[in-house]
Amino acid sequence: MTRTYKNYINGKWVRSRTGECFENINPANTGDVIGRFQKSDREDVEQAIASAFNARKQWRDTPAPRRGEILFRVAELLVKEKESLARDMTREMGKILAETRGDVQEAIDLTYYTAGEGRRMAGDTVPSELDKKFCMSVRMPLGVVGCITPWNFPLAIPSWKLIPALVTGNTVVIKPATATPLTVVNFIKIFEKAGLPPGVLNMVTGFGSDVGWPMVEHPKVNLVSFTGSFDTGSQIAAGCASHMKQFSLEMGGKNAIIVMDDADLELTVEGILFGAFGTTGQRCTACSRVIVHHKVQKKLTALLVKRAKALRLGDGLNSKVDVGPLINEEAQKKVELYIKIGKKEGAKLLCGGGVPKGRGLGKGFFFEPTVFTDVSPHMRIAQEEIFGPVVSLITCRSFDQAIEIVNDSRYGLSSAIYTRDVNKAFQAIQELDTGITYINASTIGAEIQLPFGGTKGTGNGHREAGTTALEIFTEWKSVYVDYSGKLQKAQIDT
Ligand code: UN1
Repeated sequence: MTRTYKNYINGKWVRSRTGECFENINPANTGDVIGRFQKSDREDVEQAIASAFNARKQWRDTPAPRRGEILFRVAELLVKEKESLARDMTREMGKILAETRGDVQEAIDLTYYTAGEGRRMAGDTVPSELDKKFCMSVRMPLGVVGCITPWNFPLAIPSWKLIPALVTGNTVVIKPATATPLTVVNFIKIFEKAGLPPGVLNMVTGFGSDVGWPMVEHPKVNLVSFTGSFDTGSQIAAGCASHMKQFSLEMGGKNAIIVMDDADLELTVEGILFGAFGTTGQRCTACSRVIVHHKVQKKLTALLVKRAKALRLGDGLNSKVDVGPLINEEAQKKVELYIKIGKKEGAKLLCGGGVPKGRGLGKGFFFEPTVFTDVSPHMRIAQEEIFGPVVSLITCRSFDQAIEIVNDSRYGLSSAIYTRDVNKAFQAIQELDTGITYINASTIGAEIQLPFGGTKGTGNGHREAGTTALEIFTEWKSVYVDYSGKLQKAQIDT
């Protein structure tokens, strides 16, 4: 019997008012139904927001160190349940177990790091221009935060949003991606066990137009934090703007690795494989362009193609597998379409490019690791986010040209350069227009203690994780305490 999972509102597991459910299916084996989840609508969202709204004063007034302590318990439980969380995640999302363990680890790291903000969250104390007057700034929660999270990092990304939102005293409604609700259900259960009071965190499952959009429109939601596609993100931005509410967006990437003629090519190939085919290419930070210096192009291509062909596809729960499936049939169709587009534009397919025929693979949404060469910077495959295991090789003749090609993109999330020349490395750091730059490492693998996010169409200027997450989830209050016992006038009494 397939299990049915419920929404979490005001500390209770409840069914949707619609009485309807949707199924969550294992992308490596479509016969494996993971569960039935509530197909909620506006009314469920309304209840969840009311619950978060009612809880907000009590949570705001809970001392931040106490809030942090609950979150430290969340981190401990994540450690304890790491393996089962990772297994559930591989089953519902497809990426290999080593990567889902990494996903859980990222949530653990983020939670330990950010729970500590309960005892920091520093503001400024500055001198006043007047005698017997005290000036300081303090961080205040925004109120109710709506989180809309993606399926490619089913636990890590929810943690990037929930933990900083909660430690700073906000209450939350989360809508998990319909492809990975089980991981968020598991996460919510951990908050419950850790003793988070009812109403502080609520979860409503369902589709964007039924659940996400009502959060954007609701006057009691003060901020919407979203990770997902550019198109959905820009709709959310417009919706939030018309309701004059805050929003933080984390969207696409068209990340590139530059390979200079002095690069360690073996190391570079490791980085390209990890960046392009890890998570089956379904990371915002995935490497989808390689800008290779013409002098090493032939050698690098040969090494890369050989290794790409050797990657083993299959169920991510099998430890011998390197690359799991794509998330669903739609994704598989989209990648297939880009292969056609690439060929039509004149790019040369070196390996992959199709749905694999191997044993057992027909049950899932697999796609062969694909390498294109002879790609020119303006082809669609070099400009648009494919979100699959496809990498395009673009040849360059100089360092300057390489930088120009990388920067010629609507996105600006992650970039990398392989070179042994320290001057070139630093010049690249200065010139690459991306939120993240790696030197002699792939485009993926950001650590949570630094800001995460990008320039241009990747986001709206916010950075998640690190201490910058606090900027998203708080507002400043400037406080003036006049203890002179008389009227003092700033700017006038000089
Ligand atoms: C994403 O792809 O949306 O840097 C997030 C990385 C991971 C996070 C990726 N730590 O690849």
